[in-house]
Amino acid sequence: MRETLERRVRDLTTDPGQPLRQHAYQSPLRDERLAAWLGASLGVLFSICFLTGLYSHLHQHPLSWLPVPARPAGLYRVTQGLHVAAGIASMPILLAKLWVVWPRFVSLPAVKNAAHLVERIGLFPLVAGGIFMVFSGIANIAQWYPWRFGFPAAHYWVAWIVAGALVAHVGAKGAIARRALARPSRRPRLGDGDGVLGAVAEGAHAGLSRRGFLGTVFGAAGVLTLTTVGQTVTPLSRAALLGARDPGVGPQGRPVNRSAANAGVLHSSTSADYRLIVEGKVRRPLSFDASQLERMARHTARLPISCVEGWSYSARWRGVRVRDLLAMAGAAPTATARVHSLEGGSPYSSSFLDHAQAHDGDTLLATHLDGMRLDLDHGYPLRLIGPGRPGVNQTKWVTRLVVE
Ligand SMILES: Nc1nc2c(c(=O)[nH]1)N[C@H]1C(S)=C(S)[C@@H](COP(=O)(O)O)O[C@H]1N2
Ligand SMILES: [Mo]
Repeated sequence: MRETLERRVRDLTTDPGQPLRQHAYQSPLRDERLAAWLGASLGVLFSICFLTGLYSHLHQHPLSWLPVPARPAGLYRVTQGLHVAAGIASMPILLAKLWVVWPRFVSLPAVKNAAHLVERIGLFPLVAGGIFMVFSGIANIAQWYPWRFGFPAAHYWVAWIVAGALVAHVGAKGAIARRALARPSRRPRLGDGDGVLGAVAEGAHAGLSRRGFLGTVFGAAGVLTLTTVGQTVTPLSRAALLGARDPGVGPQGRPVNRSAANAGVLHSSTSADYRLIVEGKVRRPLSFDASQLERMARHTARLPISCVEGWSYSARWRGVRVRDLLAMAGAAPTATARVHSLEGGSPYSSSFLDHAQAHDGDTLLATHLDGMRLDLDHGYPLRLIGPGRPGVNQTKWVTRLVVE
């Protein structure tokens, strides 16, 4: 029994007709140098994604001891643009890297020794996690949710797993990769060596060269970036053929993720009973109706909306300063606040203003967008807009400002 098994394994690895045979995967493109180039590029892209992702997480789950800056006003637009661009660009590079190293995953013996076993176990979170991060991020951009878990939480926690696995992987392979990159590239010549190497060298001549392969992969990443990044980099907007969103299309020429109808606020936002209430830790609770707010809306600011999904637009907003409302209500100078929407039961139905945000002169409860009364879908009668905040925190259909 045992003997037959061993024979089978031997046949699988040596019989030229079998897919697992040692040299079935001997493409000259599957070498250390190429794997190192692709790995290093992925390392850079994943690091950008991880750091900008943490920054975005911090905005959405604020820590009292680590406030995020309100300025520069466009900072989140840049970090989130980078996050999505790096994630999209990593897709072809990840595929290429997996293709190049694939023979290692299926090579036999499956486990050579304890160190090899540990390395192989560590590969699972890296490979499966990396694929999950890129796939779930891109699905989120397309607002396609073919799963049952909450996207932000899963994307966040798997990011830590991948980051840990990546550090371990760099520890295990960094030296090999550095050596492979430092070696001058050796172009296989025809008839170079003999046996398998010779065959490989001849094969290299017939097929795609390593440089050609890398050029194709990086070219694909470049094309994907160029055809999507225009969603947030305005001068490139005409090239954004693959962008999920056109930042110039929608009510008032601006895109909308969640409409008033989707949010269930069609009635409450247009009702004569609508009020903005300022309450919480205040000396004088305040209440305003829509026309009072419109008359009070004197301050204008040019600020971007930067969606986590990678699209953004900059617009001119007019509204009432939050800090003026805080002063009118007699809030403490140290006050922070939470802004609540008419929309209930959504993670985006309220958002937090830390001290810097609440007191920034451009943090507005806006009534106007580009000189026009806000469209219902943009948050009529009142929406929050503040500098340096993610789009998800720019709460629409605001009805309560609770001072904390
Ligand atoms: N109440 C509420 N406000 C919200 C949302 C929401 O779903 N509900 N979506 C947010 C998201 S994800 C973004 S990107 C911005 C988009 O603003 P816009 O639709 O006016 O372009 O609104 C934010 N404000
Ligand atoms: Mo968003």
